[in-house]
Amino acid sequence: CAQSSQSKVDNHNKHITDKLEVLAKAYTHHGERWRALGYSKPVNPLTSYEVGYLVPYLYNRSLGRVIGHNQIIGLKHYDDFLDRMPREEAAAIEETVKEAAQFLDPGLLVMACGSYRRGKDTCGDVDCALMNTTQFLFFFFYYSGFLTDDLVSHEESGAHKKYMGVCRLPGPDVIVVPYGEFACSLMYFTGSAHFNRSMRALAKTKRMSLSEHSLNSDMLRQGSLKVYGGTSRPTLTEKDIFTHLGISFREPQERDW
Ligand code: DCP
Ligand code: MG
Ligand code: MN
Repeated sequence: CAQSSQSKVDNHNKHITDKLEVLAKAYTHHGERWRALGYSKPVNPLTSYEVGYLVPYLYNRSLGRVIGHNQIIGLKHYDDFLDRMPREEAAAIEETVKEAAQFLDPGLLVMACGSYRRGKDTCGDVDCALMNTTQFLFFFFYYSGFLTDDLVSHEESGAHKKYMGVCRLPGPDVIVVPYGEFACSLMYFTGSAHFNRSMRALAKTKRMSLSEHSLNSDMLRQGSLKVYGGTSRPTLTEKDIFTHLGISFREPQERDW
């Protein structure tokens, strides 16, 4: 009796069980009870394994039954998981950006796009789209101190400007777009990147061209060379883009691929 309780006190795999416990807690926090259970269940059996026994066992497939494939993947991406923020934190950053922007112009539209808009539990960053017709905002963010030091202009073409802003932990990507490009920008910035590639490829098959600025029809290509850029279709909403492309609308949560 004394002996068996002693073996429970010694945790031979603390380096693993600690991580499992962090993951279990994180998923519990996100209301994913079943996934959390998947991580907390193996903690007890792992605690009592001898290290020398566990190591050959862990790359042996039979441990798959103890931990499960998803938990092994979870351990592999443990650092990634901690790098990403829970969506509640992304919402708080969106709020901060909104407050700062609307202090300047109450009619300004601010929206967190990217993985946040696609409804993901965790976000690598916050992709804030700001709809504005002036460049004033750029200077505001630059000097407000919310964006710390780096603000890199990625791309400039016409009235469309995209900036990468860096703020304290973790920085939002800020994109400033004119109202006329709202729908195309929103769709681009919502992603996913894979979804965007598919949509562009689809447009191409219909002699159209889709970018973060506009959807153009009647493109003229000679081989891979663009001879005529086409005329831009009116796209007031994302739904218009889907309609022009002849496919049914997909909610942001359905745009992972
Ligand atoms: N994007 C794209 N092509 C790229 C990079 C980005 O089309 N090469 C678009 C789609 C992305 C959006 O920009 O969804 C935002 O880029 P992120 O890198 O921030 O990607 P996500 O927000 O989708 O994921 P994460 O949670 O990792 O930030
Ligand atoms: Mg993102
Ligand atoms: Mn981003």
